Amino acid sequence: MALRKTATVSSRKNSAKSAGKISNGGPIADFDRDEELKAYREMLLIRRFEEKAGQLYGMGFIGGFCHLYIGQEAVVVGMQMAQKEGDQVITAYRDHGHMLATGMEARGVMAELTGRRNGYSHGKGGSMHMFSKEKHFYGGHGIVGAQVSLGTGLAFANRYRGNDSVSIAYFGDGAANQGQVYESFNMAALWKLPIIYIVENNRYAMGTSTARATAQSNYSLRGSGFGIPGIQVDGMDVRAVKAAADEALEHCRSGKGPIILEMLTYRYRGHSMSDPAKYRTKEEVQKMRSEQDPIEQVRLRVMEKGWATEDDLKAIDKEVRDIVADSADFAQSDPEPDASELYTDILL
Ligand SMILES: Cc1ncc(C[n+]2csc(CCOP(=O)(O)OP(=O)(O)O)c2C)c(N)n1
Ligand SMILES: [Mg+2]
Repeated sequence: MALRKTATVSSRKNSAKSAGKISNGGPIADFDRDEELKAYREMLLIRRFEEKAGQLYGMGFIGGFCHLYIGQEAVVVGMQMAQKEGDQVITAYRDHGHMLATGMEARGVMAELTGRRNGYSHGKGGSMHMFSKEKHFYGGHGIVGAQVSLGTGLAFANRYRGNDSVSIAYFGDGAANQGQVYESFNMAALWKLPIIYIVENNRYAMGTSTARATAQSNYSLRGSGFGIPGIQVDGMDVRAVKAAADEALEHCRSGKGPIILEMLTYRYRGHSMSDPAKYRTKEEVQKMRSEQDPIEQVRLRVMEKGWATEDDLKAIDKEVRDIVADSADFAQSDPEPDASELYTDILL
């Protein structure tokens, strides 16, 4: 597909404030059958994994914080489909989807959630603190906005080393109001660092809507004071995410410096596992689920095009369910870390 060049800040007609349709007429990647089915599988894996994590939490197997990514799957999957080996990912605490998208093992992620020995942080980090150098995943951060500065540091390292890797730093609409985000923007623009700043605008920061907390709710414009271009993207359509990702990665790799992608998305579940949900109506959630669900969109498309039958999709569903069930069994049977582990993996 032809890609639109982004020399200046661009924004689309859609406003993050609108409760209506997210689709904003931006470019859409032309997926073939394999890409559609890959996107379907990856998004479904995240969805089913998160549902299982929610269940295990309810049964008392997971303690501490746990923030589910259900509804936002198209964002990480579309990005990952455009990335190449070596590109780094860093995000906040709503991070299980990002981990699975980078190829981290479901077993290791689930076992970390249950605090077990073979979890990615040996059971000592939990939901918000997992890393995989092998998969170029740099966490998992609980301090709102902190990963933006760290991600900028990763981009600085890429520039310093002269490689062509791109750092991809995800953060929320709430985090976008943190001061260190703008200190990072300044340095990234000044040094033309290869970084994509992804604002996952899911309309709420805990219980506060963007309309209540944000003076400029078009987050793609947030870099304009630094000359950083930005694009608003339909974050519920994995093809729109992939198209924007291709454009942003090309921008970074060709030495033009940072770029912002505002992903218009929606979280179906509560902020964390305890959320009275008084800040939005059930109807609002239901409307988004029934009209714009990212997985359902792909399912309908492949069926309509005759690219997959019900049975083909059922086979993918089964494969995904098996992976998730296996990860849950593993996460309940793997032993807890030994007490001596309290003294390992720490800086003294
Ligand atoms: C520095 C800091 N301030 C406040 C908090 C408490 N807190 C945790 S999540 C959150 C909301 C962030 O919302 P957003 O960035 O939109 O991300 P989302 O949860 O929607 O993914 C807040 C205020 C924190 N963890 N760190
Ligand atoms: Mg948010």
